[in-house]
This record gives sequence, structure tokens and C-alpha cells, in this order.
Amino acid sequence: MRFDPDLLDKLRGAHHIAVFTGAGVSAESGIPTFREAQTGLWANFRAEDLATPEAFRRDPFTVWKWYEWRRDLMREVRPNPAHLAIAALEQRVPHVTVITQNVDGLHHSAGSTDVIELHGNIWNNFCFHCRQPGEPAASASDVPPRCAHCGGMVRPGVVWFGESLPAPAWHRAAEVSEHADVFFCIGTSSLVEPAASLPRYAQSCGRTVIQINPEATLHDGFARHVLRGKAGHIVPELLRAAWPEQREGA
Ligand code: BV8
Ligand code: ZN
Repeated sequence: MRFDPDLLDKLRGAHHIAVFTGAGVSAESGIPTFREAQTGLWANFRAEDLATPEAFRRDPFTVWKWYEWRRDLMREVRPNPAHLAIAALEQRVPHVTVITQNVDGLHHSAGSTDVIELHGNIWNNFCFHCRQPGEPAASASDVPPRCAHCGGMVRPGVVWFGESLPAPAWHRAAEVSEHADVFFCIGTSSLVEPAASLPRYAQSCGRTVIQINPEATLHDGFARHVLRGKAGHIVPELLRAAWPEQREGA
């Protein structure tokens, strides 16, 4: 695969790289992207209609069961070459920050050490009423399980539609987008706000935006370089091209 020499020079000279990711970076691990996610039993539901506090209030059983179904899907999956190459960037560039919209935790599993989870993490739970972290007791027969502190319903530790993003995560993501030398945008349809505004913001701050996606996206126009293809193929190739002297995955 051939890359623009300017792009390779920019990567080699970078001090700080931001890697903004969406569901597409986990697609090759076998996790359906958010737009494809609804299959089988859940085919009749739209994700946007289940991932809301209103849906949880109205039908906590169904929403909790949906997350249990998604956790079961994710339990068996592993980081793919895209996650691993993004983690390996840390051996090549002084500072790498991953800003992810994904809730699957795969960037951590791949070894990335600076990960901002804008939309939370599906493996965490907290109480819908008192917001205390809530690990459901294994014996919990309630669905959803109950909070040990107040008896309220336990909910997944993700950001639902209509909920604000965690302020510390959002502020740090904006700050990194403003200062990183290079801003990768990998595997996102850039439809979900306010996360989708980050590539625009990075570009408006004069950062070099690089888009990696097999399909065209709304934000290709903000990218200095658009690399059309799957992340699991392109990201490892890009590292090999920019740092040929370094061993695989080192
Ligand atoms: C907020 C956690 C404000 C949950 C997620 C009308 C009514 C209400 C709200 C709104 C509205 N209009 C706009 C909004 C705002 C809303 C929003 O953006 N809605 C959308 C649907 C229009 N946003 C919110 O509500 C946010 N909060 O605005 O708060 C506020 C302010 C003050 C006070 C109170 C509130 C919160 C949004 C967070 C939602 N939670 N996840 C869960 O997972 O259950 S978002 C969820 O969808 C995912 O986490 C993910 O981030 C997102 C899906 O986006 P992508 O990751 O891009 O995935 P997608 O499937 O779309 O695309 C995949 C891409 O990968 C594609 O481009 C594909 O081509 C590519 N691809 C495929 N294969 C590969 C690949 N790329 C590379 N390699 C491959 N192999
Ligand atoms: Zn509680």
C-alpha cells in the first residue's frame, strides 16, 4: 500500500497523535457497528430507541437484557490489528491519546495507555437512582439488578442518547483535539454529536486530520488525507510505511 510522503513525514515528526475512533475500528473484532448492531431478537428495535434513559424508565427489563446480549457478544472478542497498531503507535510517538466513542474496552485490552471513553464503558454499571457504582450480585435474580446502597435499579455505565458526556472526558478530548499534531479519525460515521464535532474542531485548529474508513463520511472534507479501506489493514500498513526500521507490533 502506498502513502503520501507528506503524510509519512508528518507521522514521523509528530510529538502528539490523537486517534479518534468509532464502531468501525471494532468491526474486524466481530462487533457489529452501531448501525448494523440490531440482528436476531433485536432486529425490530433501533439502537437509538433502546440507549436512552426514557427507554430504561419505561422498560428496564428489555434495556438491561439488550445490554446483556451485547456484553455476551463482546465477551469473546479480542482486539484486532487496528487496535494493536494504534497501541503500537506509543512505541513510535512520544504521546498518543485515543479518544473513543466505543464502549467495548478493546483499546485498553490492546495496550493503549491513554484512552478517553467519551461514551462510557459497557463493562461498568452504576445505580440509576444514587449513581453509586453497582456491581450486581451474582445471585441477583432481579432484572435489572438492584443497588446495594439504595435498592435502585442498576444500569450500564454508558452515555445514553439525551445524556451529557462525562465533562472531564469531553474537556480533555477537546483539549487534545486542539493541540495534537495529527488527528486520526478511524471507523466512525461521524453522525453522533457532540463527539462528531471533534474532527471539525481539530481541523479548525490547524491539525492534520487523517480519515480512515471504507466508506465516504460526512467529515471527509475536514481531512488532509482520506485513506479508503478497513482499519485492520490500513493502520498496520501505515505504521510499517512510516517506521520501516521498527519490528512488527513493537
Ligand atoms: C447529548 C453509548 C446533550 C450507548 C452512544 C435529537 C434528539 C435527542 C438527541 C439528539 C437529537 N439530535 C441530535 C442529538 C444528540 C444525540 C445524537 O447525536 N443523536 C444522533 C443519533 C443524531 N447525541 C446525544 O444525545 C449525546 N448527548 O447530545 O447531550 C445534552 C446537553 C445538555 C444536557 C443534556 C444533554 C450522547 C450521545 C451518546 C450516545 N451513546 N453509545 C451504547 O453504546 O449503548 S453512541 C453510539 O453510537 C456508539 O457509541 C457510537 O459512538 C455511535 C455510533 O457511531 P459510530 O461509532 O460512528 O458507528 P457507526 O455504526 O455510526 O459507523 C461505523 C463506521 O465505521 C461507518 O462509517 C463504517 O463505514 C465504518 N467501518 C465499518 N467497518 C470498518 C469501518 N471503518 C474502518 N474499518 C472497518 N473495518
Ligand atoms: Zn443506589
